[in-house]
Amino acid sequence: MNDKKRKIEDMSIWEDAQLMLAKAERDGVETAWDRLGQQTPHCRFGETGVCCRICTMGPCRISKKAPLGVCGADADVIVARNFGRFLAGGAAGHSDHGRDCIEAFHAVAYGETRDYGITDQAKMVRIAQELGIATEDRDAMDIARDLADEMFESFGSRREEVAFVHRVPEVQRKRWKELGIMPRGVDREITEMMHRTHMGCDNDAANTLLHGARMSLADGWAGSMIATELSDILFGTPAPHMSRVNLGVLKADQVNILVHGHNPIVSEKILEAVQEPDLTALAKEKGAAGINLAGLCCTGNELMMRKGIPMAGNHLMTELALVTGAVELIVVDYQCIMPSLVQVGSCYHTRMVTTADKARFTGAEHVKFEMHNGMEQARKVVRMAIERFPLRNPDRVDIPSEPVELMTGFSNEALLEAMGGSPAPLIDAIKAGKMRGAVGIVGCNNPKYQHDYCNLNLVKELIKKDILVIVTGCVTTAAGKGGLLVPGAAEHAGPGLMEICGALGIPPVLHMGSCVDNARILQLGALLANELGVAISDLPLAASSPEWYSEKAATIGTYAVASGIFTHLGHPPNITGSEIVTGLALKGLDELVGACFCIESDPFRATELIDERIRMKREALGLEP
Ligand code: XCC
Ligand code: SF4
Repeated sequence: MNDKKRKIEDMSIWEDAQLMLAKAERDGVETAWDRLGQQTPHCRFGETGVCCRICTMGPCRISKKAPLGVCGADADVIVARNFGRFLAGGAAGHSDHGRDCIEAFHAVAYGETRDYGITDQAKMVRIAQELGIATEDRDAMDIARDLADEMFESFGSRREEVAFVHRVPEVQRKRWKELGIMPRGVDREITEMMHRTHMGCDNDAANTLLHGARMSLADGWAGSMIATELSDILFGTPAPHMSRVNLGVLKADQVNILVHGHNPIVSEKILEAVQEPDLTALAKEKGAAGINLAGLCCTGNELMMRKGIPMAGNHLMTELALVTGAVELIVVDYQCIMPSLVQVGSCYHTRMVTTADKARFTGAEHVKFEMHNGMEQARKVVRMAIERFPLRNPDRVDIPSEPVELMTGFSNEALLEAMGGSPAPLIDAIKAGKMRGAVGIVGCNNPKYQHDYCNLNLVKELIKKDILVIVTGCVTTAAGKGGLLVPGAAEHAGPGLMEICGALGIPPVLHMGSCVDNARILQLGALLANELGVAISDLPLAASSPEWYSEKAATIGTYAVASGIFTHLGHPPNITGSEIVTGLALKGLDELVGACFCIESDPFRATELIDERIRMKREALGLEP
C-alpha cells in the first residue's frame, strides 16, 4: 500500500462504504481509492488540457518555453479540440444507448421479437401525434413503425433540426439558429466534431466550443430524449412508489444478482427471469431462500424508477458491493462499469457477465443479448448465478447496514398527475415564492472527493432555501441514503417547500431517473417556460453535478447550459489551460445562450452561488427574490 493512503472516514461519508473499505483492505482487494493514490499527482499538462496527441508530428505539450505545437496550434486550440472530443464521447454514449432503444422498438414494431413489447401504448400515440404522425384509425404497430422511422431521422444528416426541438421555446430556437448551434442530427454532429478536431481543421477555440454546444444539444434533445421516451413506451412510464437503497438490500440467504450499466433492455429481462417459478425452485434446490435482484448506477435507476427494484449503490459502491462476498453474479451492459470489477469479483465467487458486443471485459463471461433472444439469455444468466450460490464462502460474507426507504418514479407524467393534470400549481408555487426555484442535480461519484459528501450536502442545503431538487443518476443514491427521498423529508426543507410537498404528498427531492432521463428535466423546463411565455434561461432553474467524472456528465452540463440552465460543477473539466475556453464556459456563454457554468467544490458555497442565480432570475421575472 502506498503512503498517500487516506483514512477510511475521509473516503466516503457512508457506513456501508466504510465497512466495505475496511473489509477490502482485510481481504487484500484494491479499489478505485487505492489506484487514485497511485495515480496522483496527475500530469499537469493533461489536467489543464494542453497535451495534444492528435497527430504524430507530436505529441505536443504547451508550456511557457514551448507555447505552440509542432503544427503551430496554441493552448486555446489544443484545449478546445480536446474538450470537443471529450464532449463527443459523452454525446455518443447517451445517443448510442438511445439508438439501441430505437432498434428494440423497431424490432417490436416489425414483429421481429416476442421478448419485448409495448407497455405504454397511450404514450406512444401521444408522442406520435406530437411528431406529426397520423394516428387515427391506425393499427398500433403501424404507428410504431412510423415512429421508429421518425426517431431514426434524428440521428441522420438529412434534417435541419432534431425532432424534439419543437419542444424548445421559440425565442431559444431562434437564438440557436442565429448562433449556428441548432442540432441537426446526432451522428452528424458527433462526426462533425471528430472532423473539426482533426489536425488542420477548426483552429478557432470559440468556434469549436460552439459546435460542442450544438453536439451536446443533439444529445439532450435527441439521443437522450429518445432513450427516455422509448424506454417509457417499451417498459412503462414511471409512477411514484417506494423502494430501498444501500448495500443492506443484498440478502444473506438468497442468490444475489446485481445489474449494472444503463440500458433497461437487459435489466428488464433479468428482472422477468428472476421472477420465474422454475428458476426460484432451482435456487431453493441449491440451498438459497430465493433470488434477490438489486441495481447499481443508472440501470439501477431505471429498474427502481419503473419497477421498484432496490438500489445497492452508486458508482463508487460498485466495487464495494462485490466486497460483501454475497454477490453471485453481476451482469452489465455498458458505460461506467469499472474494468476492475472482474478482478474484485475474482477475489470472491462472483461471476461477471457482459451482454453487449460493444462492451466486453477480458475475464468476464459474454452472454450476448439480442432482440430475439433477450429472455432466453436472461434465464441463462440467472441460472449461472444460481449455480454460483453453493460456491459462496459464508465466512467471507458481510452485508452492512439496514436499507433506507425512498420514494421514486417521478416522471413528468406522474408529476403533472400529482398536480391535477396541469403545471399551474407548480407555477403558482414559484410565483408565490413558496418554491423559489428548482435545481436538477445529476451524475456521478469521483474518488477525488469524499464519496457523496458534496452530493448529499448540496441537496440538503438547497431544499432548506425552498428550492425543489430533482435528482437523476448516481446522486439519487446519495439523496436516498440520506433519507431525503421520502415525503417526510419535507421537514428538512424551508417552510414554503415544506408546505407544497405536504399539499402534494411528495418529497422535497424528486427522483426522475437515470442520466439519459435528464431529458425529462429539459422537457419540464421547456413546459414551464412555454407556459409562462419566456425562455428556459429566464426561469429560476439551475443544474449541478458536484462529483462528476464522466464524459457523459460534461455533455449533460453542456446541453443544460446551451438550453439556458445555469450549471454548477464541483471541479472543472480539463480546460483550464485555455483562457478563451475557460472564459467562455464561465462567462461568455451567458451572453450567447443565457447560461454558463460555475465551478465550486464546496457544497455550501455552491449553494450560495446557485441561490444567487435563482434570486437574479426571480427578480428579472418581477418576483420576490
Ligand atoms: Fe455513470 Fe449513469 Fe455518472 Fe453514475 S451518474 S457514474 S455517468 S452511472 Ni449518470
Ligand atoms: Fe502537435 Fe499539432 Fe499534431 Fe497536436 S496536431 S500533436 S499540436 S503537431
